[in-house]
Amino acid sequence: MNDPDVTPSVATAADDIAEMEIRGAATIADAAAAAIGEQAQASEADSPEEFRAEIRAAARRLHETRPTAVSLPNALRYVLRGMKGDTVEELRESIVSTVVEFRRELDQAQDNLGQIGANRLRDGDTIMTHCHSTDALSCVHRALDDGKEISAIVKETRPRKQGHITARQLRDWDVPVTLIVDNAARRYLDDADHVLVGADSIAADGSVINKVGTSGLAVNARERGVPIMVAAQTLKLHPGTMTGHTVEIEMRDPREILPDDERSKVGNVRVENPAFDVTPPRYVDAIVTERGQFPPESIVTLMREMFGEQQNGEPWDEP
Ligand code: RI2
Repeated sequence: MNDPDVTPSVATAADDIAEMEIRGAATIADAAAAAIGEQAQASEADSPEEFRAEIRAAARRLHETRPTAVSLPNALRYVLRGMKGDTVEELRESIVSTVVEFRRELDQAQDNLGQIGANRLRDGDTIMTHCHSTDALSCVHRALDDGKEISAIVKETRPRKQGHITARQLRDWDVPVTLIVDNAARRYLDDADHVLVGADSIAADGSVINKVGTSGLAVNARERGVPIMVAAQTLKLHPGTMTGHTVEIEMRDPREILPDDERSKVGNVRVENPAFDVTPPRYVDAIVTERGQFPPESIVTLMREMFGEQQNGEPWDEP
């Protein structure tokens, strides 16, 4: 298939998502929606058919960047389903206004989720975090706004050390932070009142797909009796898992783990670099969304309500 050209802003957004210059499920969704809006604004299509083809091509380009972050296809579906009209101008306007609406709802959802998550945190609590999640941090932010004192044990999160982003953000909010290597997590769980993580994707059975290392942390936390709270907007719910599809785990470049200069010292070994892992629902205490908090086993009820039972074709596929 020969795709129409996408605008430079779509190409840049797609590259930035693939390279993780733009990362985090909510941020990826926001950037993808914005890029479709820019494609619509910049389009010089002569006919509605040409315009639709351009938008679909832009969506495909963005969609193929990271397979696990389900917020990305969910965002693209939302925007493309808002594309309506009989002329190029009507189509353009519908996309632009849908993007504005989507991004507003995204912000609102994170705020609402933050309040629900904050209600679980008590004054004086210590959280343990893994990776960097804007949804998880919105719970902390709201708890601080409510006047609670919160401390954090922040896991570094190899290989890309995204825990540093979390540490920096929390310090900006004057939260006392203890940074630890991932391997020290079990030792410090006795000092934690909650494990608080985000999600890239939530499956219909309540499994949580999040940054690799989450599942081991959850098993250790359960053994230590520390509750595990997952902050995830409903944008992270994976509709395909209702009909038996599994979540594809993104495998990233081995050089993120073993750069070329180190490889020469280690020799010829195979390096695997999965970005995510799957935490079974039995290790999760609550999934906090903007629509309330759910035990993981009941998330399917919310998914049925939101998506229905039917799976239609994707709006970016050719008719
Ligand atoms: P928010 C991140 O993945 C982390 O796994 C994090 O928990 C998740 O996205 C959700 O982030 P990556 O993009 O949407 O760093 O809560 O691979 O910001």
